[in-house]
Amino acid sequence: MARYLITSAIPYINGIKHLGNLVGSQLPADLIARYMRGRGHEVLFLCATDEHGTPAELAAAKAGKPVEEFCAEMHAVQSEIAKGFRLSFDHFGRSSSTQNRNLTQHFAGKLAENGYITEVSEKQVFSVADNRFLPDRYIEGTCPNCGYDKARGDQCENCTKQLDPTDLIEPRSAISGSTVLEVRETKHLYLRQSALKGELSDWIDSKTDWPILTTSIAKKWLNDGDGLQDRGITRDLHWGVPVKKGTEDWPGMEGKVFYVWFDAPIEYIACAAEWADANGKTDADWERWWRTDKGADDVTYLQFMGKDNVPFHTLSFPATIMGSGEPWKLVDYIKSFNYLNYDGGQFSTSQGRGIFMDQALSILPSDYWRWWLLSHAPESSDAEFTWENFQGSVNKDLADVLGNLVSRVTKFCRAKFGEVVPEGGPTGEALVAELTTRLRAYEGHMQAMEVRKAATELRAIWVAGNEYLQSAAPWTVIKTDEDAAKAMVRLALNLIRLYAVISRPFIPDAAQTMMDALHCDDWTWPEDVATALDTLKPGHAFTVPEVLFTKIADEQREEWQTSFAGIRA
Ligand code: B3M
Ligand code: ZN
Repeated sequence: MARYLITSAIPYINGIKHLGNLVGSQLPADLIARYMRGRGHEVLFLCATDEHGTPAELAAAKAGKPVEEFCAEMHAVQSEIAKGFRLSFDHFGRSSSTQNRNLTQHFAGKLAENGYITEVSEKQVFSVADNRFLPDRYIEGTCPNCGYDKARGDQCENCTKQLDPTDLIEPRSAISGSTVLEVRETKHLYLRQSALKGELSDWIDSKTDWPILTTSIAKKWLNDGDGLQDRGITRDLHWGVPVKKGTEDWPGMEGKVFYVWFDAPIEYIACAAEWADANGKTDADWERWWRTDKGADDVTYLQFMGKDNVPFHTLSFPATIMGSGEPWKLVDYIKSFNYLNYDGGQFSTSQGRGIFMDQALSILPSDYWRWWLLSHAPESSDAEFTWENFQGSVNKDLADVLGNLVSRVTKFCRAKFGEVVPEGGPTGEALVAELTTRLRAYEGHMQAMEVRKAATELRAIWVAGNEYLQSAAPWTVIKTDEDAAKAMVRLALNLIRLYAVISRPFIPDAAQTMMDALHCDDWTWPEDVATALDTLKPGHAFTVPEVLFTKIADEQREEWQTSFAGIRA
C-alpha cells in the first residue's frame, strides 16, 4: 500500500468555473484519487478556493458585499457544485484560512532569513479617490497608438500594443473612473528566484517522466530571454495575507499583503492543516503528508492543473519550498492539461461563453459530464466540446454499451430465473482472458495518469462484455441447455459488479447504482478476473435497477445547443 497526496489547482473565488477548467484540474485529480483509493492506497486529496487578490475584491464590490462575506458565500457555492460533480476531496479549504496566513508568513520569514528576499522601491499609480494603488490593468485611458478609449494600463485590447500606465492619454481608475491619479513611491518584496535557478533547473531535469507539456513550459521560463526573473511577492492591496516576517512585523511593509500567487500554492499545505483541524486530528497527522522529516518520505505527491498554471508550480512554488531550507515535500509529478474549446471557439469566463459547472448539473447528472470530459481530456492537444459529440458519447458508450448490458442481464435473469444469482460456472474463458489483458492495460494507463487512454480501455472492457453476451446468447442456449445459460447469466451478473468497481473513478454514481442493484458492497479490486467473476454466489439476491443512462434525443440536444449558444449574463 502506497500513500498519495493529490492536489488540484485551487479555483479562484470570484466566479463559477466552466467545464474547461473542470477537466483541466479538479476532475482528473478526482479520477486518480478515486482510482488510488480503489486500489487500496492511502490518499489525501485536497482542493480549496483561491480567495485573495484584486479580482476577489472587485467581484465583492460588484456584488455590493464586504469581501470576507463574499468569499464565504462563494466558497459555499463552489463547495456545493464540487459535491454535485462528486469531487471526492478529503477537504475543500480556503486560502484565506488562518492556517494559510500563518504558513505564508512563515515561508516569507524563512526566505528572508536565508537571503532570498530583496526589498525594491517602485513607482506606482495611486488613486486618491479609491485610496489605493492601482494594478496596471485597473488603469484605463486612451491608447496612444490607435486612439481606443478603453485601453488598459498593461495592454490595448483594440490594437494589442503592450503599454505602461504612463503611456495612456487621460488615464483614469477603472474602479471608480476618477482621474485624480498620482505616481507614488512604494516598496515591495521580491523573491530571488534567479538565485535558485541552478537548483530548480537540476530538479526539473531530473523529472524525466513528466509530461512534455509540463517540462517544456518550465524550461521555457527557465531559459528564455533573461532567464528566471525575480518576482514581486507583495501588493498594495487591502485583501490578502498581511506581510509579516514569520510572526514579526516587517518594517516598511505595513498595510501591504502578499501577492495572491505567493499564498495560493502554500494553501496546498495549509489545506492539509485545515483538514486535520476540521477532523479532530493532530499536527502530526497532516505533517506526515508534507514534512519529509515527519513521515512524508514515502508519499507520492501528484498535482493537476491547466497549462497556464504550470510556471507557478514548476518554478515559483518550488522556489518557495527550496528557499525555505525546510524539509517540505516537493511535488513528484505534475499532470498538466491543454485547453478545452467550446463549439468552435473558446470557453470564456469573462465573456460567459460555454457551459459552467452549475449549468451543466442543472441539465444532466454528473456522470454524463464526467464521462465525456474525461474521455476527451485535452492531454496531448487542445480538445473541443460539441453537443453532437457529447450526445454521441452518452448515447453510445453509456446508454448502448454499459447501460444496455446491465439492463439486459438483470432483466433476462429476472424473467427466467428470478431476482437471484443462478447456479453455474465457471464459464467464459475467452472473456476472462480478454478482460485480464485489458484490465492490466487499464491499470497501466491509470497509474501513468493517461486519462484518455484509460477511458478508451474502459470502454473496450464494457464492449467485451456486450460482445460476450451477444455471442454466448443465453436466451437461445436456454432452450437446449438451461445449465449452460445459468452459468452465463451468473458470469454476466458478476461482470456488472466488476464493471462497477473499475468504472467507479469515472462514473461513481452509476457504479453505486450497479452495486446497489446487486445488493453488494464489495468494492475489492479485481486483481484476478476469474476470482472476481466468482464473487456473487448462487442464490444471492439482486434487484433490476432503474435505467442507468437516458439517451439524449436530437430535439433535446438542439434545444441545449441553442440555449447555450449565447453569453451567460
Ligand atoms: N486560482 C487559477 C484558476 O482559478 C488559480 C490556480 C491557483 S493554484 C495554486 O484558474
Ligand atoms: Zn490601441
